[in-house]
Amino acid sequence: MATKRLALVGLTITALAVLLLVPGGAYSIQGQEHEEMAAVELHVHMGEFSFQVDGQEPGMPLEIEAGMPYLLAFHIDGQIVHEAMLGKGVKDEDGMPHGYASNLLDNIEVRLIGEMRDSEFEVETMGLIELELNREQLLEVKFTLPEELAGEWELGCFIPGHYEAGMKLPIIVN
Ligand SMILES: [Cu+2]
Repeated sequence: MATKRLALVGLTITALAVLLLVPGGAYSIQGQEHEEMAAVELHVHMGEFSFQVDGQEPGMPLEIEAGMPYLLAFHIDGQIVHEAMLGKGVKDEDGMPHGYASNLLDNIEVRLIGEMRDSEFEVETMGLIELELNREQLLEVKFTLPEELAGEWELGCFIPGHYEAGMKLPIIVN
């Protein structure tokens, strides 16, 4: 089913290899769950053309405390495909914004939880650059940021025209 198809673009090679090795896309890491600190859960809504944190005014930054486990749930509220990239230093390609020079989750252990072909999957990867979501999809990303990444970052969608239309949101790592 096309709407169930989960497009993950820009994962590290490791993550892609994991996805390809998993029959039926079902992959879960059991047993580790209860040993972990409960993650701070934030829901981010992606529409045409904005990101909005659940419970916050439009344009209010996404705030993350370093050292705490986070679960960011990305929801597609709109009708078209969007991207989520977390980084800083917008790159320019032929006069168009095209991704970030540095990516917040570049060297971070990340767990991705989503649904594919009607079953849930979970992928653990080192580093994450870009998520791409289609209509009615939900993708959750779990990670803990180290203190050295404290500062101002940004969440952006670089599908042509979207970033320029305002599809970006500040991220503040404390
Ligand atoms: Cu977009």
